Parts: sequence; structure tokens; C-alpha cells
Amino acid sequence: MATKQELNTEFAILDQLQFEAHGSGIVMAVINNRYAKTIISTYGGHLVSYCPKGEVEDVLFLSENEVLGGGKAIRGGTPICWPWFATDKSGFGRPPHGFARNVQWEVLRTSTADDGSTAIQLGLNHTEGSLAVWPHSFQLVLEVVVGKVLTMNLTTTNVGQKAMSISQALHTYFNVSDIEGVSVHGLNGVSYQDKLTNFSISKQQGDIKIQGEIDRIYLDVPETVRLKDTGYGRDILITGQGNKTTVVWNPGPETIKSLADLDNTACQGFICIETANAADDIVLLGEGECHTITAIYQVEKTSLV
Ligand code: TA6
Repeated sequence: MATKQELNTEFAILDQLQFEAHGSGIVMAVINNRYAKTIISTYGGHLVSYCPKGEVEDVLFLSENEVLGGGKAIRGGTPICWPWFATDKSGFGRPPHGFARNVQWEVLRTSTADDGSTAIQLGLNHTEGSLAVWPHSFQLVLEVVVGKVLTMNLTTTNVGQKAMSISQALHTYFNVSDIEGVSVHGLNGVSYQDKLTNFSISKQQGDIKIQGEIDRIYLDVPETVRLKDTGYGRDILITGQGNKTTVVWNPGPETIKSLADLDNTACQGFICIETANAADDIVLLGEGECHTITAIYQVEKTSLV
């Protein structure tokens, strides 16, 4: 793993991007430009903080109990669920949500554009360890662009000779003022699989209000949904591309007790809205083919209530 000094020598951008070492040994890329302060962990290729200029509250939730690294996914921000989403359906007993969120990524490139936006690319390639649990040769690249909006592009390339299928999610934890006070707009009339009722299919009636545990995969989704948070005086527009599904998750007050890296009351402060290729939205890649899934976050100020 490259040290922060090595990364700064090769990739720092004056007044925009530098690398800092976290107490746990993880190196983070800190982008502080005219648009936002953003922190990206090289462990997990994981966006952990996004605070647009003028915002007091981070757009992303990060658990206070989080112990970064150590082979465990970071609880909060945007875990990269890849190359499979949720439980391992193959029955090999592999970890849920794949392995990409639990390993060190490599910094590939940083850049800045004329409009003052800043970009970083992190990469992950197959290793002996990955081939042992998932027998495919791949190149995975996460690009984070911090401009007027925040954009994440996750590109999978099949660099092997046999076809591969993946499911995946940009499993973002949005920081909210109070889970019961927020609503998610844009999915009215959309069908969803409900994990809480053995994946039965229902149709969304109106906007989503959270009253306890929710764990749904919305199918054939529109590009953009809106998270309204009057407590923080903002809407967050979440736009997905290269995906047909969106996952909405909050563990609620009971299930959260089984999640050691979250306080029992933490579910009040976040909602996961995940741009995903999940359920039947499987991506099939032949030799040399690639696929990009994109999530774009845009904060719109509204009046405080
Ligand atoms: O995306 C929703 C979900 O799959 C839930 O079912 C819940 O388990 C959550 O992700 C968190 O999973 P994790 O493995 O990070 O504890």
C-alpha cells in the first residue's frame, strides 16, 4: 500500500486534493475545492464524506462507532457492493455485498478541469485472493468527480476470456435530520421487491415515508429520485445511470441492534438510497466488455422548517 507521502508526491493537486493518513492507517484523499469538501478512503474505494460549500451537515452519514479498515466494510458513506449485491446466492458462504468494500484500492489518477472541479480515480484488479472466491479477471475503476454536483462512476471491465455476471450497488448512507421527517419522491407507482416479506412484489403508493425498518429493491426505476429533508432545509437529488434498480434501506430500531458498528439509535439519522444493479438487473459482460454504473448527487437548498 502506498504511503500518504508517496501518494502526495505523485497525485496531490495544489489547493484541491491531498492525501491524509487516518489513525487506523487508512489513507484518505481529501478534496477541498470551490464546490465541496469530500473525503474518499483508499480502503474500500469508499466515499466517506461530502459536504458542499455552505452546507453545515454532511450529505453522508458515517457511524460514530466505525472502526475503519481491518477487513471490515466502513459503515456509512458509500460502500461499493461488488461483484455481487446482498447475500451470496451461490451458496459458497461468501461475504454479503462482495469483497470490493473490504480491500485496499490503488490510486490511478487525479485531475482538475477548467471549471475547478476535481476528479480522482481508484482501481481494483483481480488478485489470487479474489480469484479464490470469484474466478474472474477484472478491472474495476471508481471515479469520483467533485464539481457542482458529485458524480461517482464505477466501471467494470472483463479482462478475462470467459463471460462474467455481476450485481452491484453504490450503497450510499445519506445523513438525515430525522428519519421520520424525510420523504423519498419519484418512485410512486414503481414496483418493488420487499426483503421483509420474503421478496414479495408490491407497488409503491405515493412518496416513501419511513416508519421503522424498510428494505426494498425498486425495479425499473426512473433516473432521478428526490430525498426531501425539511429539517436540514435541503433536497438531495439522486440520479442513477447504467442501472434499473434502486434500493431503499433503513434497519429500524430492532434490526439495528444486530449491527455492532451502529448505535441503537443511529437509524434515526440515515437512509440508504442505493443506485444498484440488483434483483434481476444483472450485468453480463463478455470478454473485453465493460459497464459503468453512475450515481450523481445534487443538493438543493429549501426553506428550513
Ligand atoms: O442494501 C440493503 C442491505 O442489503 C440490507 O438488507 C442490509 O443488510 C444492508 O444492506 C447492510 O448490509 P451490511 O452487509 O453492510 O450489513
